[in-house]
Amino acid sequence: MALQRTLAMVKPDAVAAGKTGAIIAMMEAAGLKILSLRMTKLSKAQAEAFYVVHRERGFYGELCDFMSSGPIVALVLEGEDAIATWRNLMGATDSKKAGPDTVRGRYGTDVALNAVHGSDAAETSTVEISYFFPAQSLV
Ligand code: 3AN
Repeated sequence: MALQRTLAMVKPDAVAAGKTGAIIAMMEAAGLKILSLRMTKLSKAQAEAFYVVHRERGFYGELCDFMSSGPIVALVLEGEDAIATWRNLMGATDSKKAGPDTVRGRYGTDVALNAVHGSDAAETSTVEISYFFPAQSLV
């Protein structure tokens, strides 16, 4: 067990559907502490930069169009094993395969419109958090 921080995002589909509050309630119920949060809208270029590791994947263009299609809510979450805790709560990438008690199982549609993002490792969480939040903004 280790105290970790992770970047979470409520994606444009879930913000537009009015599920931000319900998703944040799931985070808090799982014991994740919110250190900071911010609503913003990514430009296409910002989405491309955030997802640059996926640039060779066939879905990159679709992903960046979707992620810049409307407001998102970015959060820094902290807790014991926060990265795995949040990813387990998110559920499988393909919402159709996600468990009924997961965020994607409840609020996702498919593999593209999947409601939420979470960092996948400690190294990526540091980079992803700094993308949205300067160090002094974390409470
Ligand atoms: P996860 O978000 O579960 O870590 P990744 O890292 O494999 O999943 O994919 C990053 C994002 O790319 C996903 N959240 C999803 O929005 C999108 N994505 C993944 N696979 C596909 C796909 N086959 N078609 C469209 N979008 C996809």
